[in-house]
Amino acid sequence: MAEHYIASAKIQDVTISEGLLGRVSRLVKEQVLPYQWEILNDLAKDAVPDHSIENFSVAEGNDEGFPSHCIANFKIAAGDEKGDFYGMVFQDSDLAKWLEAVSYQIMSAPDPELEKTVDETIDLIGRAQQEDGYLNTYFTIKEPGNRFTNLCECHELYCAGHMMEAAVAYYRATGKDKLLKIMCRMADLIDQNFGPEENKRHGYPGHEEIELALVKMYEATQEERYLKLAKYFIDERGTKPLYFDIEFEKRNHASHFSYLYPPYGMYSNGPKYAQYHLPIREQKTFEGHAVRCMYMASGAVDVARLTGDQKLLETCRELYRNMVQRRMYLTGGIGSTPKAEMFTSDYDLPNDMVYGETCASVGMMFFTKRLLETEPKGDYADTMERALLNTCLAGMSLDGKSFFYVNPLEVDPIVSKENPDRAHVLPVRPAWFGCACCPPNLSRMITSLAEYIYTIRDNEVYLNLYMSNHAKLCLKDREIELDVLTEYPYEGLIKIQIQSDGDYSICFRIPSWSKDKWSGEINGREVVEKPEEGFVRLERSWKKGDTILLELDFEPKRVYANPRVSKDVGKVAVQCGPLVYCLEEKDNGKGLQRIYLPKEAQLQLVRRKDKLEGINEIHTKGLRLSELEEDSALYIPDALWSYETVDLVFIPYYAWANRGENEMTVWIHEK
Ligand code: FUB
Ligand code: ZN
Repeated sequence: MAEHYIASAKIQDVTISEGLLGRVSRLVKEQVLPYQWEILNDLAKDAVPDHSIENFSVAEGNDEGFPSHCIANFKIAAGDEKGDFYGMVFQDSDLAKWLEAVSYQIMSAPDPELEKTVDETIDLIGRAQQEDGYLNTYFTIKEPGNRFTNLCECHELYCAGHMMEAAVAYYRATGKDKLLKIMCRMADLIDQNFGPEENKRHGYPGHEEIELALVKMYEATQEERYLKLAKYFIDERGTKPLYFDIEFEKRNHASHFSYLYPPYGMYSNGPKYAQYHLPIREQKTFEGHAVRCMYMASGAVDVARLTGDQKLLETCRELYRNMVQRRMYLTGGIGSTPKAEMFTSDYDLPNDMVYGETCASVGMMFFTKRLLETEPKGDYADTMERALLNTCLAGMSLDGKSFFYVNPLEVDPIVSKENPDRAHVLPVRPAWFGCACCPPNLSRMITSLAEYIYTIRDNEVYLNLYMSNHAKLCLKDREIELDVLTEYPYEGLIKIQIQSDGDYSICFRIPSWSKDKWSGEINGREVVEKPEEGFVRLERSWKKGDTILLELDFEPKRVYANPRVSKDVGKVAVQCGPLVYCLEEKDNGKGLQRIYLPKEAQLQLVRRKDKLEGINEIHTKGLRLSELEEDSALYIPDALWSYETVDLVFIPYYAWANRGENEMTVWIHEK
């Protein structure tokens, strides 16, 4: 579509080294992926999953403490073992995401041992595949006669999509095509069953995912049918008569998730929940389940890019604009209600009732990455970074052993325990989940982070995200190498060392929070170019050894919400660079709701390499409203307030909940 060649960097071409994201990448490789493998094989018996209803586990009667049963399901479907299916109807996707993450890991660092495990697992998947190409352990074991009869709820196309992503990733990592062939057979079967032809089902998935996966299948195999099918699913969604109404009648109202969403399971949540209230091109705002929205939009951008569908692309950009201007938390979280994990209305962003699912912010990264593949706009990268460095990283503990599904901006552990409306807002990360979508989603995103750092347009390199790395990039006319050295996001100094001679452009991002204060030098001479659409473009004849020094604004800043966000009126948050900060009880004592930040208080940045794996703190003087006597009345005629001056310590939001159960807040009163 585009007259330009635009692509994200390849994983094998970028090595992330030092710093926060280097540490997180290592953690995923050394701790998280092995741990997830144990979980998939039910070997991590200490990993007691979280079973709150919002996390779906009750839904499947999943209360026996089994972390997963995922591999066991494949063994049973393959006939290798006897037993029953166990887990979520989409349990297969946990394995698919792990395989995808491991493939990315192998791309960055070959690992024969790991490859052997993957090959054996692929053999198992092959044995679980049915004669006609069908692959889904739930339906194979439990409801073999009911394939494709409850797309609204049962995630068959979603699971297929995840396994297709894994297949493409492993093929790209190793050149081995066994899983790819398995998934081509499944894709072909889906293609035989769905499409505009009379004899096919005119349906689409209840949870988007297969659209973007089919695009990857098309790119890996050059098989046009896969792109056509992705486009069909995008085009068909929301057209009248509604497929899910027809399907619902045909199966006599039988429902999979009726215990969770009575009376008819996900169908009861209505068309907005799964984005079929309107054809996609007529949608102006993201509605319904936040993760579904991000996957839908990611697939739609892919299809628009490859088919030249400008209207579809404009729709996606409009949906993006509405989201970032009205429906996204400061931390890059989305989904304002635990009820069906959904978006609600513009500016409805409660801090303590939030959902902010980790997967939704991972999905936001998928979406913004794809938008960057259509046009280089710093705003997309700003949003990507906001999601990555705040909500996504908060989704995992600093030791990689526990995870958040819900990412609140305000927590009181007592309220979470006692108020059923806050039961989803956990103050401590569980070791695993009955519905374990988030941890493996984080893994696959972190292991593929290289793809998010750079976008290449013809002979221009766009630096979207800053972290220390070495990159070897294929531009239109030449291959180049460069190094980025930085302590970012803890310092604003970024050094880019050019390693290749030649004519090309380096385009570095000036984040929106630094647009009024930044400086750049090339070999000691000031950069005079100004940012356009968030990027400064340096077109030069580069010589090996040239050095660009970029300095961003790293003064801690106060941030205010648009007053339409009723929950944040009169409140302030603190940000430094891309990191949003929060107050925790561990540093500031109980009763965070009584803390005020005076307007004139100076914010001081303090490097703490010794704390929470190395962070910056922000120190300042605040005021704490004194407590009344124990037996004071609940309501009193006069304000008997008195304030004491207190030292306040802010830590980065992503590092919260790593020191046991405690209160936390991002927004505090300003005085
Ligand atoms: O339904 C599959 C995944 O599980 C969704 O994306 C998450 O929100 C969780 O519900
Ligand atoms: Zn999730």
